[in-house]
Amino acid sequence: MRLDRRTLLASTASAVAVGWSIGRSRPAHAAEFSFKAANNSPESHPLTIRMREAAAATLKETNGAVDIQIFPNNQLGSDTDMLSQLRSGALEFFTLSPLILSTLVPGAPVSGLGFMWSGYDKVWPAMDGELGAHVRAQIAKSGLYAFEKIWENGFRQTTSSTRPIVTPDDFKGFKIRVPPSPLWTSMFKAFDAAPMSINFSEVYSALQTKIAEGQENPLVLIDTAKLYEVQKYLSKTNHMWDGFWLLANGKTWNGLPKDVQAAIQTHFNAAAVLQREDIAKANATVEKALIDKGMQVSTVDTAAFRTKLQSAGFYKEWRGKFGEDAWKLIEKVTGPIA
Ligand code: X2X
Repeated sequence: MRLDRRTLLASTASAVAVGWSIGRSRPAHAAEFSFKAANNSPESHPLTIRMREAAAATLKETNGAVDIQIFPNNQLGSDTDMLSQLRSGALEFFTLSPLILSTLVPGAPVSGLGFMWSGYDKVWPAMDGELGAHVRAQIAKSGLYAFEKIWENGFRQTTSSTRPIVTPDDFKGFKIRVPPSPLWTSMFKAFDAAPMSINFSEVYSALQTKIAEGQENPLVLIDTAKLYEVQKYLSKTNHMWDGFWLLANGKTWNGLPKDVQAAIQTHFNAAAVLQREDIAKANATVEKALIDKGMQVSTVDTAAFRTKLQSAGFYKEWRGKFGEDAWKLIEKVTGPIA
């Protein structure tokens, strides 16, 4: 029944397609494996666009045997909902911030400390290397499978409808929406803000109704989710880097034939790398696009914000929570933090 792996490896793309049609008995036009993959991001966000491409490439390579339907934009519910669907097996694939995953995998958010990254020359080698492997091993223990290549969200910036955030003091009492994750809440408490945990699915309306004054997200997401319609000020706080782990339900994943796993991995990991480049390209023009749409941009002294976190004991608190082994891995990429 199974496609011979040597045949697969030795084949050209079209021969692979033939290989898939031979030896797998299924009715014409019916996929042998039908899965759902979901995310919280808009249709026009590179995350969705590249996931769709990867699904199409997988379908093609497997000659229709592996059909992954993409459900973007919280169509299947909030991140919290989708994470429980993923765990129960109702959903097979889902992209999630390492920080939100911390509700299940406490060590997952080691990549999301405030001001830990000096730039992408550090982010990608670490996330594709030792730090990423460390997190993926913990995710595996929780019954989920994390794909090798993390997808890009970006460096997070702060927006507001009430006032520009320019100095750390401007955060005092600021009603800011943060994603549901202890690290986010603790960070904005350290800034003396008033953080409220709200899933991304509810962010636009929370801002529109002024339940929250502000929020923080990477520029491409602020743009594609049209948050500029309900936010006036944009402060380039650059306070945190965030990505999306592509996760699979562990039981489903481990039960798949190796060649099916390989086809999915190949196309989704390649798409993740292209998606990082999409965001890098978009970052060159998105700030101007947001200004054209009416946002007022402030550049801030990020060192002052970092100092505030330091003096509030933020790094000390998270060093204690992550433990010395994980902290050593972090400082291997960042240099001494605290
Ligand atoms: O919820 C958010 O703000 C988002 C979309 O950036 C995440 O997925 C963490």
